[in-house]
Amino acid sequence: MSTTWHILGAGSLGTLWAARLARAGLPVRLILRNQTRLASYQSAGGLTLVEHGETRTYPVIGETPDSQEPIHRLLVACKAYDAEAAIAQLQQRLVPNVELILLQNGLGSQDAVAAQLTQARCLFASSTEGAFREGDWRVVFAGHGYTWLGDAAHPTPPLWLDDLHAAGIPHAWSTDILTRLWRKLALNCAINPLTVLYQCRNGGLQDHHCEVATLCAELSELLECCGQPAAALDLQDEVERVIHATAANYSSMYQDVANARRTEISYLLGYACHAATRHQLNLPHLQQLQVRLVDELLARGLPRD
Ligand code: NAD
Ligand code: KPL
Repeated sequence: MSTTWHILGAGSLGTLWAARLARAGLPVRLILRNQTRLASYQSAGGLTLVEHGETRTYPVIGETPDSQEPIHRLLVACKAYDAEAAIAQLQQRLVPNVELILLQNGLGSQDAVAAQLTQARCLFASSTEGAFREGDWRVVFAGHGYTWLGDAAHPTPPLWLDDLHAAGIPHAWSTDILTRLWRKLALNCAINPLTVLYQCRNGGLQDHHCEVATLCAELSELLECCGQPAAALDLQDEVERVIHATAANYSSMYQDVANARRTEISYLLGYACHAATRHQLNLPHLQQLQVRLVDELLARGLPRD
């Protein structure tokens, strides 16, 4: 009998994972915030995933955090700023050797969770898949991609990667997951804040080549200093490639701001600037970028963190 996948957060990525695991016949439980959300979910009849223009509803069983069933495997699909509190409310249900898969972008939330659960195995993930919510309980699978999973403390892959294979979730085990997360963080720091400040698609940054290059130089210095030289390798080349390849897209931070949603700034640019301060590194352009971004968020009535 397979271990149940408990999924915390029925947003874009949580739905994408829940629907694919469920359609492979694997046991899945969706943890919703409270009874009101559970009632709304149940009246919708399940999670709806739109893929290649085709719409299918998956009647995944929902529950609230105070359900009694012990949790052996938890996929954490909340935003970085919600992860710690969302997991804390499940503390009584987590078995001592529980496995958590943390899907959060950026850095900082994973360490906060791991420090909170010293007996748990915490796996970190970095994903290039893209999905967005079209409405309550309805998600569009917008960008096919890949998910790298790894455990900074133990290099051995878990046996349940077979479940992901069965569910058709493209993935690979990574023995350098922190390097991947740092690299993604650097890409996001070089691109996302500028798209908010210039109110442009990723491709619009081709007009700000010098500013992007200066940020890449400072980010590379930071990565080296933080013991991540591999994440610094040819950073500017990759940033330029991504800007070109995703020219028509709006960055995730641009979309958050455009939809008046809280951003994950504290786990991206905020984390980078904090690491620079810890290492007594002077990175004036990166620090100035943070000031400009915070000003922009505050001017729009959005949280600064
Ligand atoms: P989302 O906002 O669509 O979904 C998060 C869900 O978590 C929401 O439904 C929210 O209600 C729920 N949640 C928050 N606190 C909760 C709690 N205490 N109990 C129960 N549910 C709770 O977010 P998302 O886009 O799926 O992103 C999740 C993470 O994955 C982020 O860190 C994001 O940066 C990362 N990511 C997203 C994508 C994407 O395409 N959406 C791609 C790569 C990485
Ligand atoms: O990951 C991204 C995002 O929008 O969050 C890209 C496309 C790489 C831009 O930083």
